[in-house]
Amino acid sequence: MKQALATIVKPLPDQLFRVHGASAEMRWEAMSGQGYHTPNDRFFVRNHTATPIIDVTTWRLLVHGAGVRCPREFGYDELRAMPSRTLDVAIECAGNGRRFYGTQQHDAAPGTQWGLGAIGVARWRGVPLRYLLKQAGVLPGAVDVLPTGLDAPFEGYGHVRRPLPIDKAMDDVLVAYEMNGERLPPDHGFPVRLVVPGWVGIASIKWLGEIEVSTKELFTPWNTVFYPDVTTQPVKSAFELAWNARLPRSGPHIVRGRSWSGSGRIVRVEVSFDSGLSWRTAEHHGQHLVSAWLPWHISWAPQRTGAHVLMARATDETGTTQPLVTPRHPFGYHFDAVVRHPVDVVIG
Ligand SMILES: Nc1nc2c(c(=O)[nH]1)N[C@H]1C(S)=C(S)[C@@H](COP(=O)(O)O)O[C@H]1N2
Ligand SMILES: [Mo]
Repeated sequence: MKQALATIVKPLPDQLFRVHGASAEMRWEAMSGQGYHTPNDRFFVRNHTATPIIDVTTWRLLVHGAGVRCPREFGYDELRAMPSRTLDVAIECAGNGRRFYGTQQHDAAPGTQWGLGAIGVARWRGVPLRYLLKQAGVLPGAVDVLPTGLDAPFEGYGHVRRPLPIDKAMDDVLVAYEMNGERLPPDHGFPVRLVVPGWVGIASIKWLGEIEVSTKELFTPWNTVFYPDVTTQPVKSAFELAWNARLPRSGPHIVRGRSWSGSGRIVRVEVSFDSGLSWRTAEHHGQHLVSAWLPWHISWAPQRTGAHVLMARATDETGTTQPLVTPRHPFGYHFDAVVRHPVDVVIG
């Protein structure tokens, strides 16, 4: 097992992860045979610097600013004793799939060359942010909410922090302390993180230390220099298969995958086994949740051995279908085109 990226605490075995600098992406074959949620041991990690180890006995979450009447500090046990909510939510990096701008569209975008593994769905439990803001006497004039992480400052930009409009903050955002029934792991934000359903991963600030509520619009490097103009996540799909997976010719196979959208439920998934010449509708059952993903499957009996390209294309309830080409993006965010997934059909 390869370890010790000094920036990530949990083990990063080769069969589960591909490491990119201070971050690590999940290999999609690691979801094969798994249930609805991404187990904590294989959930991707995106760190600007390194996972901090926080002493929960002295840790406090401060809620303050011109937009609240009475600034408040909350301790860990205090938060855990408050009314809680549990939500199944995907967290996905805005740059997930960036590699395909280069490999598929011959127009490489700079930044971490993620495949499709910078996404995971977990069952998060915590306190609704709305509840904490009310406890601090949020004022009608509140405009933005600025959560700040306790990880080390990033280059010259200070602590990781990104404003969230008050309407979203008062809607479905969670201050989460549990992930898939376990205490939040250090790499995923212990003691607490935000979980912002449907929005780009950067909104879900980890290792929360303070939340400022302002009465005017706020700007930080994370909504100006990085991740400007990105809010909800687009429609995407992935196969639960290794890149260049080897499949025996003797089928039929049940090919599985998952599709997701930040804007609503997935209503249709079509799959092509012949580089996009023909498409068949995949089947799905079970949970069909907003802000998470839809698992699906389809049977396939390969007619010949050799290289094949598998493609999956989803449509969400707003009517948006994944395109075959994504327009160029200066930062390589939101690659939502159908990904051409190579597999090798072998004798057997
Ligand atoms: N404090 C802090 N919060 C953060 C980050 C970070 O580096 N520091 N990375 C963000 C980004 S870019 C993403 S995609 C998600 C990743 O969450 P995960 O590491 O739990 O998968 O966390 C977000 N929250
Ligand atoms: Mo991200």
